[in-house]
Amino acid sequence: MTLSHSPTATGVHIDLATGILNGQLVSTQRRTIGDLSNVFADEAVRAAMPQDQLAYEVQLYQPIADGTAGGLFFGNTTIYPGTVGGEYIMTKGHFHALGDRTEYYLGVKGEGFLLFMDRDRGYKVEKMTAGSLHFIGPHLAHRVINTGTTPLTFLACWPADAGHDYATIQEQGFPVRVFERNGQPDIRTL
Ligand code: S6P
Ligand code: ZN
Repeated sequence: MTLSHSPTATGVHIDLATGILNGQLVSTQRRTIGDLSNVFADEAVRAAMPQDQLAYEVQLYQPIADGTAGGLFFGNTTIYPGTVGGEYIMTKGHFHALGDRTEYYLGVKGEGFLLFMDRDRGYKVEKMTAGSLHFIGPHLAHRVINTGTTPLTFLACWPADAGHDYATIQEQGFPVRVFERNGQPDIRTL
């Protein structure tokens, strides 16, 4: 590594009001309604919606190679408000591929729920708001649900070797779903 002896600007910047990341090593992933097959209870309603409608976006800062033991990644996620068949828009959710890898989430804007599930399908829900800090422990699947009427943005920091196991969620889902009922979130066990 070439060490600079005088202070330099960092290669990345976060707007603390919006959670938006800027920098050369920042990339963006977009998930549309079309990318979310079999995520919501009412698959027919999802399939009939505009498939290019943006559901959520992720900005990733990866200053070290994917898979590096001891490395850390940083990113944000913005989930747009809305429902699919009455069910709030949410992330796909995942376990980490290396299941014991942990993560922090930090709420920046908007409101929602962070849903956790363990390997025995036990679950808990934490409220996510601006400034709420969430520790995602080992072997816990995690999904975020936008229960508000504005975009929900949170920051995340996780190990570069964590990886993602989406298949388990695709096959088995989470034990609860969150629907909008009279403008309020209604958590329904399956
Ligand atoms: C990565 C971290 C987040 C999610 C993002 C989208 O470990 O938990 O960056 O990737 O919130 O969620 P999902 O479930 O579609 O990856
Ligand atoms: Zn994760």
